[in-house]
Amino acid sequence: MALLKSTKVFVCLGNITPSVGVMSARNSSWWGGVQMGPPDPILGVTEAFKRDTNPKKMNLGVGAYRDDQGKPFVLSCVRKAEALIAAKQLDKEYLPIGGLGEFTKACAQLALGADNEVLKSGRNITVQTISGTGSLRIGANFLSRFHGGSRDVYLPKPSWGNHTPIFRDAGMQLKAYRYYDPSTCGFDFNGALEDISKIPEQSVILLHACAHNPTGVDPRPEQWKEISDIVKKRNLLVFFDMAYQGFASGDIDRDAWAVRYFIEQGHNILLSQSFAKNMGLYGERVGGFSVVCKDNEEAKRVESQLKILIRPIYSNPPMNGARIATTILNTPDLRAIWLEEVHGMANRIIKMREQLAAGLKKNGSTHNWQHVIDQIGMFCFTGLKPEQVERITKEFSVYMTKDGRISMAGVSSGNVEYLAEAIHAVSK
Ligand code: IK2
Repeated sequence: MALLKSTKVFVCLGNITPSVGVMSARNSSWWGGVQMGPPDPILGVTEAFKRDTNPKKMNLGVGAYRDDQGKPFVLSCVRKAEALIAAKQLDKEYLPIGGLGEFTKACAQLALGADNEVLKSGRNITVQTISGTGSLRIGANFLSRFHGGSRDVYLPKPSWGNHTPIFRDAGMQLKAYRYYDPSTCGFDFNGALEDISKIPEQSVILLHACAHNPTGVDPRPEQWKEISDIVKKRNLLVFFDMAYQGFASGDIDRDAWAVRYFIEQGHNILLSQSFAKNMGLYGERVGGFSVVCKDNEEAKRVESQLKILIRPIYSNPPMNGARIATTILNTPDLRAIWLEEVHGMANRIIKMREQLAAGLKKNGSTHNWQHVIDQIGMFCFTGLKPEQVERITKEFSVYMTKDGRISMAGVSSGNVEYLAEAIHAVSK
């Protein structure tokens, strides 16, 4: 009603000679009721870092890999794949709604293993998505529209900060299960089992496939087995988020173990994949969303609805990242280089973990920092309290998220000692 009224006034004034009335219409606002929102909890850290002039400043907020010189790292397999693609002089036509066929095939094979029975019987549908975030959102929208069972999605506590708005904005209800034990800086296995055993049947449970963000704490295989049993008993729908395949251990098959085990046990899972971290294709926005179905006929029906969901959002996905990832996955030489490079990135992070723990000891810290070494993947959940995080940022220009998470990928042999000194200073 208010909108109609304003439009009418504008049209009317547009027909007369400019006057004070026109000025006030120009100065009036459609968005007076829009309040200033808070900065993003993760990307906002980078904005604050950029404003800092301290030459020793460190950005350990966002999870983006840096080399040992602290520089963004483009994998050599990516450069080689780009050269091969450029030489082919390919066209720039639209991709199909579900993305590049060769890519979705290779993407599903990477996650499930090329020999997986699911792929052989064609009972999966995999679509190309706008990286991991887009995949999770398409999944959330799909659940919201088609999962008759329940609106409830159970996230580990804590989980990646963006999980909540992704599912909430898609109309799902957010719930949590215990995951992290601050007293051990490790996995709260008993707490998780107890909470999962009480989740109402048919709810959705989100599991981080490997390299849990933000805690860096993953269940061990025997713990995954018990989780699988209990999830099955409760008849829960599993949504795996695999944003770090290869980044946790350096081995793509080892990191996909939980996903493959759950499928083997008969869980018809949803799966989100991202190539941001493991191929360093952050800005290319390439990922995949899969639904494992009962059979091929069900997969076809699900596919038709995923297309109907995607079409009015972004019509079809971008092609460049998908071409790069496909070329790497399907060209044996490039794939071999990639596997080595993933291993190299994971190993550099593991080395930094060891050096940070040793540096803290050298500085005289009496705390137990074993969790810095034991946690897995890109992040370390240091255990620093919000007031310590505030101090380390203010006094040392070390930037991290308020929960005390640091991206180990931003630590290098050139700044690890400074970081150890800073952490010790605020935690002693
Ligand atoms: N899922 C998880 C668990 C992630 O960690 C990410 C990437 N997060 O990286 C930013 C940060 O936490 O600093 C994603 C999904 C999705 O990433 P993308 O959309 O970049 O593929």
